[in-house]
Amino acid sequence: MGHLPPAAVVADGAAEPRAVSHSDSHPLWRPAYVAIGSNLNHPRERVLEAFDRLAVLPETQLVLRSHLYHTRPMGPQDQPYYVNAAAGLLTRLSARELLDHLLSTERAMGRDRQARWGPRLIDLDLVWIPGPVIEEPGLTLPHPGVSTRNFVLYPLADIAPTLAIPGHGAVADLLQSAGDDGISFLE
Ligand code: A4P
Ligand code: MG
Repeated sequence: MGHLPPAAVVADGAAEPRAVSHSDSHPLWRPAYVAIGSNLNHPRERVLEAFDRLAVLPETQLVLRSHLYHTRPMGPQDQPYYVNAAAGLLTRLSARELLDHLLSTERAMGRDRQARWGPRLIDLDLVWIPGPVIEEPGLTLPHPGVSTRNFVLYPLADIAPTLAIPGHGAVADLLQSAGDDGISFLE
């Protein structure tokens, strides 16, 4: 039998091993999926601006951008078509913290909340963060509209087709059922 080397060799003069400083106080990076929509004030530019703003949120990285889609309004039809997209983030924020940043980004971009499903300069919905289902005042995860809205599912399928959304299913399967009515590829 040959001679086995020692399990670890410490080079002459190497510093004593010391405790690695893990950032134990910081939570793990987790993926987060955000749906973006706009139908006022140059919607394509507003969606691109939203991506830029997501890219500079604290404790968060913008990892994936979907294509942009031109979509017929859900809700009142006397409003312009929307541009919709989706962003894939990695974040160390909690779901609540991230949602608060999304809502303040909407405000910073000049969104003024009006009619339900009415026209909007920017809408940033937190679609899903893999982890627990959340049902709290002001925060529902997954976002309840995700499984039926093709303007959410098309962009989401660009960046996360195999993502499984609890209570709904895999994005690519949901997309099949939702169909392509009223949606066209923009860029
Ligand atoms: N809220 C709770 N959970 C969440 C979450 N996961 N993500 C609360 C985001 N917000 C969440 O949001 C109202 C409140 O929901 C927030 O204050 C937050 O605390 P909102 O976006 O202002 O809601 P809304 O517009 O008044 O009503 P709703 O039903 O949420 O509208 P949606 O679902 O945002 O839909 N047509 C096309 N083609 N494309 C669109 O993007 N969007 C809408 C709005 C209508 N029609 C559309 C589109
Ligand atoms: Mg919203």
